[in-house]
Amino acid sequence: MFAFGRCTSLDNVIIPNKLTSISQSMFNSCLSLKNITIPNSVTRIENDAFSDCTSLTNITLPENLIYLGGEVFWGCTSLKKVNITIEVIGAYAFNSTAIENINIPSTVKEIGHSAFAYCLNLKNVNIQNGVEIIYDYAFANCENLSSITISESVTNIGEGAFRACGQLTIYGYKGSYAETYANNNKIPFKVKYDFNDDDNFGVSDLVVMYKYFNQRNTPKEIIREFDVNNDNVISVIDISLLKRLFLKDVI
Ligand SMILES: [Ca+2]
Ligand SMILES: [Ca+2]
Repeated sequence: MFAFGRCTSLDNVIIPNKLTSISQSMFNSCLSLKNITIPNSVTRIENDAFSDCTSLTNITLPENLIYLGGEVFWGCTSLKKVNITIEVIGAYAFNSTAIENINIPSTVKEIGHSAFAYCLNLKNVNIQNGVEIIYDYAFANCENLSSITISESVTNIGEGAFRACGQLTIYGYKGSYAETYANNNKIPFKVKYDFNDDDNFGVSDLVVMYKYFNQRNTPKEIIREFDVNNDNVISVIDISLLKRLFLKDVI
């Protein structure tokens, strides 16, 4: 079995593609480790596997990953980008990393305790339909977090999940659990896709959206607001997705 823990000069690692799990603390405190390629044979990454790898900037998690333990990337203060492919994001998994934007895909069911707390560069989070639980302090002390979209599938948000997130607005759906949570915790709440600010989502919002359809040089903030499928373009796909959402609400 490998053991690189506290190996301070290791900078690039390619893991052989027969390995099925990365064991506990395997690369903990490898201070020079910048890049790592994890093969698709890996299905488990155990607790603490990469914690305090302060030079690690980018990691691609394998598609077949089924388990990402607690504290796996805790304290990876250079880690800016990660793709998430698992059902449960372990406690403290990405705590104190440099992640700026994160999209939590519909495959994820749970976001663990303090999973993204103290991510000081984190600005935008999109939680897709599928996620059910956001545990205590999951995004606590993300001081620059300005927007989080919470889908209707989320029915439980723990204590202090957004503690000390002074810039935060929660975007969600009218009547959703997220709206109640925001109100109870005095966090600003905005109805998602309410482009004309009438506190409702309806046909009049689609009219506003048409203005940005296939435009060049659209500012990033506008794209973020109107880009329903997160492909960085406002196109006919986004409009048809919103139409579907609108029809669902009418019926
Ligand atoms: Ca509206
Ligand atoms: Ca789009």
